[in-house]
Amino acid sequence: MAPYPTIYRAFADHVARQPNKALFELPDGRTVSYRETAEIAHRIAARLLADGVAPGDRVAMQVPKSPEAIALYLATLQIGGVFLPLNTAYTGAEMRYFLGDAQPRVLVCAPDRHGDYADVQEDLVVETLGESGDGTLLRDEDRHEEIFAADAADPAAILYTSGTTGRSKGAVLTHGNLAANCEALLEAWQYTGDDRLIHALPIFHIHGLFVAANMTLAAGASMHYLPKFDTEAIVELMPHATVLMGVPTFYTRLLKSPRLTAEHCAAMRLFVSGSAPLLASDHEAFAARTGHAILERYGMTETGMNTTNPYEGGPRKPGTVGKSLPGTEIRVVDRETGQSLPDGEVGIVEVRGPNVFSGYWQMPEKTAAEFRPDGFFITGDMGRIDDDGYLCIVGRDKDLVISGGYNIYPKEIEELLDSHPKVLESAVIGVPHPEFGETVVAVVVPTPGEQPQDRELLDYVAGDLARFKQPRAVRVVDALPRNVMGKVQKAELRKRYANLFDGVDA
Ligand code: MLC
Ligand code: AMP
Repeated sequence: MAPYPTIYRAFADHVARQPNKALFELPDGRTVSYRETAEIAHRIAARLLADGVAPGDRVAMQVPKSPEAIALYLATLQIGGVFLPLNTAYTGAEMRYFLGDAQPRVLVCAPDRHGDYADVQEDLVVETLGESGDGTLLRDEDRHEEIFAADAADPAAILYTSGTTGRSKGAVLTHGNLAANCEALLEAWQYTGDDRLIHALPIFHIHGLFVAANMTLAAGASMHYLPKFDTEAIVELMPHATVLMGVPTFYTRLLKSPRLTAEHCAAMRLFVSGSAPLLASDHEAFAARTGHAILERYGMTETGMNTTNPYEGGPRKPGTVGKSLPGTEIRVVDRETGQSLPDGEVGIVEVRGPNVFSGYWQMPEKTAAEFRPDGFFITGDMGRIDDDGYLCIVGRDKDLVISGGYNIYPKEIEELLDSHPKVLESAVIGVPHPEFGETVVAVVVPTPGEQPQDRELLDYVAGDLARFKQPRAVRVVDALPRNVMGKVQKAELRKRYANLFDGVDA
């Protein structure tokens, strides 16, 4: 029987067919071909095997974006390991949780962070990889070319996601999840080997890794590979590219460049937005400036991509996320009964299909709680189906803040604030922000007799929380609004502070 066609095998086919084609085009003019990427991956594969990685073992990565980091992802898939990418902004405290929970065999970190992790866990091999491929990971010349025969159901990656309760949960995605979702997206967006993607997203989340990079690897396309978002660098690349994928903040920022015009974008065929709601006004402004209707799609870590506005054959409607991808089913149900609601009514969005993850890492009860008996996954997003059958995401049932496409879990920040001696209790909310969509505000009730200063609370959380999670404003209040059940009314707080960032320069 032919082996399951994984993302790695699709990449390997392109290595065989078009070895000299550029996979990465870098800002300094260098290119890295398909063959060169495979060679780096084979060296990393040999090193990981020497470190003792067996099929099913986790390989964690917290490194700056580089072609070698993608080769590390490929090498992990090649040998049957489970890839665990982690945000470079995570502090030591955050990392200790992920490492303790996922128990990886190897952690690959930036050379300057080696000291932070060298003794963190027994049996953890710590390798280093710098921005230019330096470090211990690529020290040896040994190569390993054999491909582990992964099945669709074998785990390929774990990505941590915020949950409604408790700490972050590791979503286990299988080779089948990645391959099926990638295939559906290639078809939906007509993405081919002729495409040249502007890749400016981080590669530790599904948007940058499983949408942008996987599609490029599987189609045999090329990517202009930027270390991070940079308005002018992206505008500069547009005449040499065909597709851009980004979070809404990308588009808010791009609209500020006077160079963004229809003539300048003439070579581009597609702009995609996702990970957070795109403002209808940005969609319209972008169309007016460039002639391109941004294609908005909807997904999440546990499910990959679920819905998309049409590439062709229908309008791309601002404020909607389109229809389900081929092979994926979407329904909107009543939260309590789980019954499907008529079109037009707002309920919880549920998803079923080959894109939906296999479960949370070592959390069978939490996994079971988020699936219906008929296999639909409860997303925690609230939506409705409009008259044209398009899904509109209207809010979130889960307590989550999305800032610039990064998910922030209020509970984690509240627990930290509550541990401060001058804090009796706290509520962390997301409020509208002109650039990041939402931003974090901490509402704090002091311990009787205390008057905590904003600065001391912010300094207190700074050591343990990645910068993007740190509150951008603190409000000290006498009491939190509660309902009759005693539950903090976050909606009331969100209303109260809704205008806090009005007029902040986006
Ligand atoms: C950076 N900062 C942020 C932030 N990003 N703060 C809040 N929210 C964010 N998203 C901080 C920096 O630490 C810095 O802090 C200050 O804000 C300004 O930094 P910057 O240099 O302007 O930020 P930049 O590096 O340009 O980053 C902004 C961004 C980036 C929007 C380009 O956050 C980004 O690439 N986001 C994409 C996230 C993503 O890939 N999400 C997909 C998740 S998958 P200071 O104060 O120290 O200066 C998913 C599923 C799906 O959701 O459907 O796709
Ligand atoms: P994550 O857990 O990081 O995968 O984030 C997934 C969440 O991002 C989803 O559950 C949605 O709440 C949100 N999201 C993703 N895409 C969109 C979109 N196009 N519009 C609105 N929300 C979105």
